[in-house]
Amino acid sequence: METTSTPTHCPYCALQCGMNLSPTPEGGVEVTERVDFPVNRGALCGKGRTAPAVLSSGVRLTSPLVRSGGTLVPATWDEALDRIAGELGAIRAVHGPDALGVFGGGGLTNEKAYTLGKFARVVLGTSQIDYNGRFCMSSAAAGGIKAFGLDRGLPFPLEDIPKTGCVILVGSNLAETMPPALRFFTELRENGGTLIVVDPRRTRTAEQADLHLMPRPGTDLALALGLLHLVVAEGRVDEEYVRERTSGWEEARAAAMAHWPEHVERITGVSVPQLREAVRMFCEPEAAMVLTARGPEQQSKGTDTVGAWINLCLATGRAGRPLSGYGCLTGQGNGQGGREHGQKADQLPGYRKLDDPAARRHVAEVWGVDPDSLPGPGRSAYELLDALGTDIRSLLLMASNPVVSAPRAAHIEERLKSLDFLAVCDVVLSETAALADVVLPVTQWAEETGTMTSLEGRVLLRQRAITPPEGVRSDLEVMHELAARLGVEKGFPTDPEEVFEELRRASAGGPADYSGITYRRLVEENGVFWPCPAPATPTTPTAPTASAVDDDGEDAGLDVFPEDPARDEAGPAQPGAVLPGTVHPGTPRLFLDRFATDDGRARFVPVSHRPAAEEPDEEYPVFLTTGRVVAQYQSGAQTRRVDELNAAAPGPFVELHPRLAARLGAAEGDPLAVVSRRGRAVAPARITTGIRPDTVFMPFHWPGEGRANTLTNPALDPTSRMPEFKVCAVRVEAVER
Ligand SMILES: Nc1nc2c(c(=O)[nH]1)N[C@H]1C(S)=C(S)[C@@H](COP(=O)(O)OP(=O)(O)OC[C@H]3O[C@@H](n4cnc5c(=O)[nH]c(N)nc54)[C@H](O)[C@@H]3O)O[C@H]1N2
Ligand SMILES: Nc1nc2c(c(=O)[nH]1)N[C@H]1C(S)=C(S)[C@@H](COP(=O)(O)OP(=O)(O)OC[C@H]3O[C@@H](n4cnc5c(=O)[nH]c(N)nc54)[C@H](O)[C@@H]3O)O[C@H]1N2
Ligand code: SF4
Ligand SMILES: [Mo]
Repeated sequence: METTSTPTHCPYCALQCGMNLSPTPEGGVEVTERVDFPVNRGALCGKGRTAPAVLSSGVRLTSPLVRSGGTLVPATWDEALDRIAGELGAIRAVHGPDALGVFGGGGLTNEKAYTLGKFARVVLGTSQIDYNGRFCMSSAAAGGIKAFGLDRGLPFPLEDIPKTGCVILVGSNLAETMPPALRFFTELRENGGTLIVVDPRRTRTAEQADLHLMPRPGTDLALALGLLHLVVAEGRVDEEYVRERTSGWEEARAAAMAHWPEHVERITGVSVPQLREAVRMFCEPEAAMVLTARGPEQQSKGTDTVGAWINLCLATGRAGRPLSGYGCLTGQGNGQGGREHGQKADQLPGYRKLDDPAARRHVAEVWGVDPDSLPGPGRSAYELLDALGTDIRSLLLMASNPVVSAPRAAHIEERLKSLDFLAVCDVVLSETAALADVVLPVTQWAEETGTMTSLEGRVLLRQRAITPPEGVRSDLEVMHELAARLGVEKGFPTDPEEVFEELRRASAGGPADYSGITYRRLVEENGVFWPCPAPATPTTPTAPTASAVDDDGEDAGLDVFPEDPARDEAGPAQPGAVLPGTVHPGTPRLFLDRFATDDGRARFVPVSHRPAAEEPDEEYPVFLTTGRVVAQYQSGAQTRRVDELNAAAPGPFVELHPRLAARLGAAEGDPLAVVSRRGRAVAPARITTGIRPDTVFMPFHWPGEGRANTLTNPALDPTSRMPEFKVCAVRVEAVER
């Protein structure tokens, strides 16, 4: 057992709060305060504080399980791995490689996500890989790439927030989803800045706002267009900025002008005076920001909605300038890094495109394979899950629990059951693992080392603090063993640092360039913001320019490691490359000189409002929206195993307005049935004036009768393939006790 305290990061959300882990005499581990990490300065939410509970052996898996005679029984690692390799090999022999599906997660370290993408393409030869990030921030990613040529959730560090003049926070309940981050917004207001929150519910976050806009679910696109209309009408466009730094304004302007404020008021339910007030608050200060989260993004028009909010920033000159910009608050622990290194259906490491011949050549060379052997792009997450049991005959799943978290979950559960073979790697027996033919118990955050990339784009080292229990192995070991059994002996190391060294080379020159980052730098510098090219690495013409100084104006990080091995990776020196003999400091702030587009200009997108895929009607007259509570995480697979968290959030509920409750004759705590075209869920009423009377809200953390995703609509955004978790039409009924 290691004895000293280890500085590391939380297993859960994208804030990746710093914490110290100290072993306890009983063989466990205790979380202690780590004040040197600037994002949380020691503060943690209840989930992070209680995370060690999931490490204990009564809670987590410690033996592989193999299905035999209908039940899962303990097996040896060899039996379990042989079974998986045998089944996958047999299915591939009969149905071809694309019959093998792979599903990953945004909670996986960069090393694991990278290896999973490589495993799918090199070992299995399948194109059918995607991951749960598609359910999370893919619309913001698509919107960011369209407008800026690059997707990094936040183009600036969180510490910039208190110094700006106004923040519009669209569909984020960060007081519950990232509690330590609330501090940045409190400080903003203490400094005289203002906070506008856009949410159909008066959340704990909205309670902090100077202005709370409460639109109908699914109408953020119209809202943003209405604000832009007023910006134009009131003469608040930054003409010089638009001319110098953007393209496409005329079309975007025309689209916005078609959205009259009165019309927008009718669509959104937000009054014209409130729209005007928001424009005034956003435009008057020197600098301002728009931050979106899942509210506006998890819609079948999420990409266009993000585009409309970006247009608002561009028209007012609030992007690519100090203390201004558009950002997306990414959700999962490695939601950012997980979308950069190849577990996504259309992607290769370094945020490269799988259908780009140059990217294929570069990555194939790092992998030592023929570029033509790499499959093409596959299906998106929901489409992949929906195809299980049809042309996809088996699934290897790592770090997701779709039985609880996928839209139209009852259908997805059926698809999972219809597979010929399901293998799941998890730390606990999740609802999805319980359906598997083989379950592999893997090591967790505190037991293994790996890098995570936080919502700021800051690459961090999460360090091993304790020895894992007997019987578990890491995801990297699993892939190494399976590769060997499927005939690929080399290229799947089990040491995370060795994987990272390969990832650096694979990402070199790509948009998300990690080639200048080393484990050592991550420890000594408390993380490094990408892009961080290695010295003399050729950069692509569209790579963003770094602001080479950090916020203190110092050449932070320059020349800190004269013996850094990255320097030996000499390639031809190119304009924009890091000078030999120096170390790139990383890029906390993007776009200050130019955007990452070919011409360096940000692109307006001409977007128009359209309704949600399903709007209330006579049969289903109420909006359902879904989301989170502070004490549970995601599908709850981990947090529902922690007593303290269950005491705080014991189960699902239906949040509704007293007027709707009165119509139903329902009192607080009465069971309510919520019925959509997909199914029926039952949960107790929670009555509050803090929600629109036409809307009910359910958290999605629980399986069973109260599962919110039994109801949700899998309508997909045409660009990002993001499902519409945030809007569908339901009927609410009182249930006889
Ligand atoms: N406690 C906790 N924290 C978490 C997580 C967790 O599960 N639990 N998950 C992590 C992950 S992966 C993510 S993605 C983040 C998510 O973080 P958030 O995006 O903050 O979380 P949500 O609760 O999904 O949605 C935010 C808000 O959107 C509102 N909303 C619903 N419909 C609409 C709409 O149509 N328009 C607008 N503008 N708002 C709408 C909801 O009322 C809700 O308050 O949280 C991360 N942190
Ligand atoms: N209705 C509704 N549904 C939603 C959302 C919503 O707002 N509303 N939000 C969506 C969003 S934003 C997200 S991100 C998804 C998330 O939903 P899921 O994809 O289900 O995510 P988790 O519940 O975090 O599942 C992670 C699983 O991986 C396991 N695990 C943790 N670490 C590791 C590891 O290192 N290796 C392996 N192999 N396993 C590990 C955990 O124990 C857990 O079982 O839910 C989506 N679903
Ligand atoms: S806010 Fe997120 S990263 Fe911080 S302690 Fe809570 S779950 Fe962990
Ligand atoms: Mo997420």
